[in-house]
Amino acid sequence: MTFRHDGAPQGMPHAMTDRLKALAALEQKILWLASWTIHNANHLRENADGLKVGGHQASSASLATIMTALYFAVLRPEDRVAVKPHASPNFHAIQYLFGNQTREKLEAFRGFKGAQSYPSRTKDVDDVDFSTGSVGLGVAQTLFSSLAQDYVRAHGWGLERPEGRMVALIGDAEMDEGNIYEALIEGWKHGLRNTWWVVDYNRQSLDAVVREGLWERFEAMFRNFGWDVVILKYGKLLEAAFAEPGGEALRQWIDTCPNQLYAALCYQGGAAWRKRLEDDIGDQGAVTALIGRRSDAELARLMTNLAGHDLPSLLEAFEGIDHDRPVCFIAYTIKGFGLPFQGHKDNHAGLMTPAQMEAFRAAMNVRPGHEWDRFEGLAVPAKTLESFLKDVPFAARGRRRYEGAKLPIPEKLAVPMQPAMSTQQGFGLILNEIARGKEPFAERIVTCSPDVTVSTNLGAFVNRRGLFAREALADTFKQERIPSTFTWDFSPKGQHIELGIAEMNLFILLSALGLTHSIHGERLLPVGTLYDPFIQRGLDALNYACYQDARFMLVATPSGVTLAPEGGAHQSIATPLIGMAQDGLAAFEPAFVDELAAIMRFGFDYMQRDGEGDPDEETWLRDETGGSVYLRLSTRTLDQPQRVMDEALASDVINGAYWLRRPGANAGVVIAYMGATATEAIAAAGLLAESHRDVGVLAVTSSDRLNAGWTAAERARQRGHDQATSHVERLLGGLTRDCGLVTVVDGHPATLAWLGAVHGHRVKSLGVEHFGQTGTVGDLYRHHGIDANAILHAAQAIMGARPVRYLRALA
Ligand SMILES: Cc1ncc(C[n+]2csc(CCOP(=O)(O)OP(=O)(O)O)c2C)c(N)n1
Ligand SMILES: [Mg+2]
Repeated sequence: MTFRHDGAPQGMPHAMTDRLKALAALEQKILWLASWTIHNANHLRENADGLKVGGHQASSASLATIMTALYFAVLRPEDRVAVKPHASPNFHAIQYLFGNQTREKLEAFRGFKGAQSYPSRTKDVDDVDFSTGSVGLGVAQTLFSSLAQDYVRAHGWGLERPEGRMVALIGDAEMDEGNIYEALIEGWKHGLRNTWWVVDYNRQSLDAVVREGLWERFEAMFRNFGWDVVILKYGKLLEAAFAEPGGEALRQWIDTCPNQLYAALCYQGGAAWRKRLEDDIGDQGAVTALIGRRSDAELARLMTNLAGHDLPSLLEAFEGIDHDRPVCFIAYTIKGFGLPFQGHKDNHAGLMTPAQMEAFRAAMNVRPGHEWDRFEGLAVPAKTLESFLKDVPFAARGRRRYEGAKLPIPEKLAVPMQPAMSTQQGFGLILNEIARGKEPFAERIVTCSPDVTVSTNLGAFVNRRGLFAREALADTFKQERIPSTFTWDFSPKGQHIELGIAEMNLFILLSALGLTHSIHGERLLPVGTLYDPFIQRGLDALNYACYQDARFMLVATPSGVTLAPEGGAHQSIATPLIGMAQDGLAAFEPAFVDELAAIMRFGFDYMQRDGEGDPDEETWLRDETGGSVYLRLSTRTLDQPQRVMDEALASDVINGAYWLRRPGANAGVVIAYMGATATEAIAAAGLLAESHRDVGVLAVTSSDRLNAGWTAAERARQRGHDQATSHVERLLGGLTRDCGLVTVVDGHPATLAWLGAVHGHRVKSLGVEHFGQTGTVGDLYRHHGIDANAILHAAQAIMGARPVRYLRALA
């Protein structure tokens, strides 16, 4: 095995321009720095707790040349990149060379507050464009970010800035993720532009070597969807050799060489290449002479000169693109290129031994103690590289994070109240009022939905504000004067993006729209709707959007078993718990429409709060840092309370709960409900009141915020703020020790069960644990034990001795 960088970087033609020389030196430095970062972190970690860093070294080396070409030559500041997760050491090394990353963070790679294992927008300091980690999602994010850019510009915003390219650097095994194909379809529908996907075609995944001929399927598929496809197979050295006498035979041999064998020979090196070529090709004159002219080292260098490791080929390909259509580059690479385990099928978690590292250090001309020196051991003088780096276009504008002006939200959102209505209906009406009005924030709302626009009550908003498309398209039904409730006019000014059914796309689109303030400098207020159970379909993408700190309002309706006859398969049980557990998402489940109006007002403001940095651990509620919002709504019509939503009530609603019926001093039981089960809680309280005085009814509007505040207050007390008290502690503080709690929710009973732990009250938690049965709301509430009678039973059980009147047997 010989190292590639034995003085002169591999692939360097004789007449090399200064630019190429500088780039080759920087490529060598990235390979060194990335390897050293990983090795060094391992070394530290081994001493501390024995944990080894895997998965980075070979993966990073695979992309080192491509990233060099892109970051130091091709990219412009307006371009944005999603870097394959395991190439994060390369990314950090590049930023280190630009002066945007610190040695301390690199030394603490994967450690506490150190550089992240996968590039992170929120946790890394070095200007990550898109986080990656869960493979496939960053890829789709670039596509939707390009659509978001089109949306922003079509509305006349941000035109003073140049249009950027959205670039994804993709592992070839990453291409197995289905969400990439779902995104591809959506991109085609919306006339995708300015998107480059570069597939690191090293033909290796984590466990294995990739199937033969996969690139041909990719090529056909991308072309089908209107993409330009560029296959980057051979580097300039190989191309030159093919032009020599006998070269064609060599090309044929490589073209038919199975991936496994090619990888194995890359690992074994020059002598193995020679033996295999001679065995396979035999004595054929010209080609034999071609091989014979080269030393083992030269032969290894030649045979591994794939285009993905050849700067001139890469620059030619990238710089040759002169259109804005999407492009997929399939770049042949070698996993672990330039490292001792290059090509080995087990190399994903491969690490260099100390002896290998020493040999590598020597090959790189790096003196002990100078490992972090930026230009140590390079053939190009430091001053030349320093000035080259200063002129790199990508780094010309420094950090590329924008703010996006905040939009004032009116004190109150209007809602035409009706005596009885559902929260889903209320949502549609509130948005309709916003669409009718002239408040500036309304211009920035963009709605989207995966084929459930009408059935989630977005129809009125879309009628007024239109659908978005870069090119206008009138509604044929309207033109033909066919009566229809909905107008589907598409135009560049439209404010609704209609998606196909794939929910992953909804969440990644929300992730892209919810970051335009930071990425494109123009703030949007995205509102996405879907059926509540399908949150689980796109949950990883939702988590991803939150992790990137994208800001959006997710409206999920209908929900629970309350959607009753709609279909058992569509019932959701776990979503209230997801709402509580999902970081970066404030979850609400109001029962009444005036609550919903207060929550949506808060939500549009909360989405715009500055979330940079860690949340305030004093409040834990991200009320200063902000975040995204999840509204779990229902189609069930409820009698609406006649009341004034004053400031105090609105603030309780937002903090998570208020007394719908305040308990008396000697209350034996309190019923705490959330969402559509309000009717049952109120009915049960009425029946109980005939035999028991002082019964209280606690309306919970957000188990998420209520719980988070409680946890935060406890944490604050432990840190010495002994007066810290949370909303729920105040609400339940007046109850006697003997008072019991009955909680009820159309979702998993654990959602509210914790209320008993706040002050040590006994608790009976009602909710839903099984799904699938259809029926009326009455049937299902009885079946699952969340009806008024079940609440009475729970109250009876919790109060012990005192019998409850009106009690019937449980069905
Ligand atoms: C959704 C998801 N599943 C699994 C993983 C674990 N994982 C990380 S990288 C990887 C495969 C790496 O292969 P490839 O994409 O070809 O990248 P390479 O390392 O070859 O450059 C896997 C399975 C992950 N990060 N995300
Ligand atoms: Mg791979």
